[in-house]
Order: sequence, then structure tokens, then C-alpha cells
Amino acid sequence: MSFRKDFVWGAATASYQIEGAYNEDGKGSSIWDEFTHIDGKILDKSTGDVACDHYHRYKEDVRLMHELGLKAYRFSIAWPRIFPDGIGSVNQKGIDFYNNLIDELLSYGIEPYITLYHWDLPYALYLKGGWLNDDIADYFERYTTVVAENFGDRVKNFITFNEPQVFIGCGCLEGSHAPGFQYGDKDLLRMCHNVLRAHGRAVRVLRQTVPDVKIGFTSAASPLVPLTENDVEAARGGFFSCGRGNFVFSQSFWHDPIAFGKYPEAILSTYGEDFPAVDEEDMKLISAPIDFIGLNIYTGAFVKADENGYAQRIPCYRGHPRTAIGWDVVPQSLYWGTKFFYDRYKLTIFITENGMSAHDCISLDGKVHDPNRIDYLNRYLLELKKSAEDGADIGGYFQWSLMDNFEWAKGYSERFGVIYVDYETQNRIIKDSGYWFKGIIEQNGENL
Ligand code: GBH
Repeated sequence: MSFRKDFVWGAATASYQIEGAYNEDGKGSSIWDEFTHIDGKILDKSTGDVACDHYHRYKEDVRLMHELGLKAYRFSIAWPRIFPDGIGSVNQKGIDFYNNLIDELLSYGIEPYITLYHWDLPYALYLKGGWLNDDIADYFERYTTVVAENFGDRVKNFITFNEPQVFIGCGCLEGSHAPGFQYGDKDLLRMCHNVLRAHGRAVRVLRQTVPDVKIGFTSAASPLVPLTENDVEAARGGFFSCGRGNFVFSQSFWHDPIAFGKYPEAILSTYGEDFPAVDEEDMKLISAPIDFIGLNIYTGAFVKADENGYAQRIPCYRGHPRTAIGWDVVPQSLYWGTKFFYDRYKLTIFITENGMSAHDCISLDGKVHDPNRIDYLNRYLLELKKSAEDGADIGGYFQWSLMDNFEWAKGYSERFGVIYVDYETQNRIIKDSGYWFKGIIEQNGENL
């Protein structure tokens, strides 16, 4: 036994990170368009105005996906391309772009996975309060309806949200991402609840509109890895803990309402009156069954149990392997993350992102050699395979990312792709890791 026969092998991207064409064909502005144009927000002062110019080069990019042997491609839709003002009138050219992309994918037999929200909120909605405005659930429902009606005849897989932990946490708690502010807990709780309300509405629309739809919700997870057998329960407890100070970045705050129909007790008792009024109707929609959980896992933290059985972090040893962006290489995070999630929620798990940034460059032979990435993917995939063999239901794996792209606050200074992008010329080169990944896909991971 290894990966299941119908295991989904893919790669992932997000609209703002690759599309460019930020103000073409009627597209409205997003919070990321505004944020990147403010001096001092992005490390290398770059923007997503052009990015990988995927908007104009999608045909070449799909051909490259085919060359990599990908079975699936996860991409996100830019909400302001469909609704320039977030609500109101639909921009047909935006619909056309995604229709063309979807048809191109299908012509190569590549299965599309659509993420509805990968962070590029229409700026017009931000001006109405963004996630703090309770009406945003209505706006998101309308947006989802248009997406479902236009693409649902050909697209069956949808992820409502990508990493609420990060777009609320980095965007509205730390302020390092768009819109770039620091709100207090009371406001944050309201925003988070509105994200979940929007999720619930989207699930309802998708079920009603798209036959045989599969719906997921993707979390950013840095799993706690037990140092020994005796530390497993401490790691599990810590991984799903949720309370003052950590609810935004936690797992259970987001997934318990979806899976169990209620927020973790600790969060309700901690915040009491500060918790937004929770409507029963909303809770019903939020907890409507979904089909899979998406996990984006890049790293993890080692823990051992302290004398009270709580997880205590053990820092990595000096010189421990790290990626270019500085994250520890912890392959076991893929084993424990999927196992803990499957044990708790009993839903199929997709790894919707995993990969690493490296200081890739074009060698004299014109190729891009990235042995570190091959080693990273190899180690992580072995752990994923082990988790599947031990009984977690793993539906698929999407490598992050198909190609080098705009890495948010870090601009173009981090390269995560299995395809190298020369931003001066927009030339693409498949890296060694891309060819390696192709070989793994061909054998369904038997050769790992
Ligand atoms: C994802 O975010 C995004 O979905 C994607 O758009 C992005 O390009 C990609 O990953 C790469 O960043 O302090 O060492 O513990 C990932 C966000 C990554 C946030 C890991 C927390 C912990 C690093 N997460 N990170 S560490």
C-alpha cells in the first residue's frame, strides 16, 4: 500500500502572485494592488502589476504543466477581476480569462482546483470595512454564485478560503500583509467569524449549483512534531490549542466550527461578551459538511511533554537545515500534521501547498539545478506516504509553487517554483526538481 490509485498530483499558484495585468480588461483594484504601491511595504519594493504575466501567458504555462505531467492545477480567482467593485456588475472579460484557462487545462486533461479567496480582496469592499463588515458574507455569496454558474459545468473542486490564519493574522493582526493594520481581539473575532460565515454561504451555493462538487477549506499549519512516542498527546494538544493570543493562527478555531458546529470552549469562555453574537442559522451553514481539508505545510516545530503534559517547544539545533526564507526543514511535519488532522476531523486531507524557497539561478549550461529542493520534496513526500500507509486518508498533494512568483511582503526575493521565471524576460525554465517531480507523478510515488 502506498498512495491511493486516484491520488491527485498537482501544483498550486494564486492569482495576485502570478497573473499581473493588474488593471487590464476592466479588473478592479484589490487590497494587494493598493498595499504594494505604498512605499516601504514590500521588501524589494516590487508589486504584482506584472508578476509572471500569467494573464497573457497562460497557454504557455499550461503547456509547461503538461510537460511536468501534472494531473491537477490549483489556482485562485481574483475576485476584483470578476466584480471590479466587489459587488454590483460582473466583468465579462474576467470571466472570459478563467474560462479560457479552464478550457486550456481540460484540453490537456489537467483537473482544475479553484480557490475562491487567496487574499486579493476587492479594494472597494475594504473601503466598506472588509471582513469587519457583516455584509461581506452576502458579497462573498454573490461572488461564489457567479463563479459557480460560469465555471461549475467544468470545475468540480473548490476551496473556499486559503489560509485565513495568514490573511487575518498577517493582514489585520501583525500588519505585514495587506491591508496592513493591527486590530484588537474584539475586531479580529468579528472578522474571523465573518470569514466563516462567508465560507458557509459559499458551501451552500456550490452544493446547489455545481453537480458532484467537492468542497474544501485550506489552513496554514505548522504542526507540532513529538520528539518521542511519549510526546504525541502533548503535541496533538498543543497543535489544536486555541485561546487568548493565538486563536487567529490556531487550527481548531477555524476547523471546529466547520466540523463540529461550535467554537472551541476555551475561546468562548475567554472572550465572553467580546465574542460576536453567533446566529444559529449561520452556525448551521458554517458546519454544513465539506469534502476535504486542505493543509499548507512548510515547516513544523519539535515538542516534548513538560511535567504537566503540555507541549514544550524544543528549538532546532544550531545549523539545522533551513530554506532560503529561513523556515526549518521539518519533513515529519507532513506526517504528524496529516495524522492529527485526520484523527480529529475524519475528513480526506489534501496537501494544498508544500515546497521551499531556494536561491535558484540559471547555471552556465542554461539549466536550473536545485538539488536542495529535490531533497526537501523527497523527504516530505516520504513522510506523507508514511502517513497514508498508517491510515490517514490523503487525497492529493499540490506542490507550491508551479513557478517562481510574487512572494507577498518578500516580493520576488524568494523563489518557490519548480519552474524558474526570469522576470526580466518572462522566460520560464523547468528546474531539475520539476523533472524529478514528474518522475514521482508518473510512478504515483512508488519510486520515493
Ligand atoms: C503560503 O503561506 C501562501 O498560501 C502562499 O501564497 C505563499 O506564497 C506560500 O505559502 C509561501 O510562503 O516562522 O519558521 O515557523 C504560508 C504561510 C508559512 C506562515 C510558514 C507561517 C511559519 C514559518 N506560512 N510560516 S516559521
